[in-house]
Amino acid sequence: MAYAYDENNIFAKILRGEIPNKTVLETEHSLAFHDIRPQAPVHVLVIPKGPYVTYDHFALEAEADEIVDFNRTVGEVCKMMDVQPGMGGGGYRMISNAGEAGVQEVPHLHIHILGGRWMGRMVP
Ligand code: D5M
Repeated sequence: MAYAYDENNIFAKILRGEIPNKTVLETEHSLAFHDIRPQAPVHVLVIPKGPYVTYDHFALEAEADEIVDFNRTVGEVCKMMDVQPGMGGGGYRMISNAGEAGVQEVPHLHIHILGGRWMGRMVP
């Protein structure tokens, strides 16, 4: 079964320049921008420019240079946002929601980078 990508999702519109975003970093294959509903002092979304729905879709079907670029962009954003633990930052949480059970609102792969506060334990 093939992954179905919806060209009308909001992040596709951001990538086409149809709606604005607060860009943190743009590279050849990736875009990082501030989340519109921040849940922490640092809340940045990193997306690949290619039409991938979820992380598994991207990991299985993207070209190697897209995967390297995306992962480097995540690292660069952590550096720019000053959240790297052991490098002066207090740490961060990375999340990527996928599909219905993962409560994914926007069907274009995005990784949330959250930091700047104590994130709490994920398991009670
Ligand atoms: O969450 C999707 C995330 O995307 C959610 O935190 C809000 C954010 N969002 C939605 N629209 C925008 C725009 N236009 N700019 C920036 N951020 C946005 P998830 O549940 O992981 O799919």
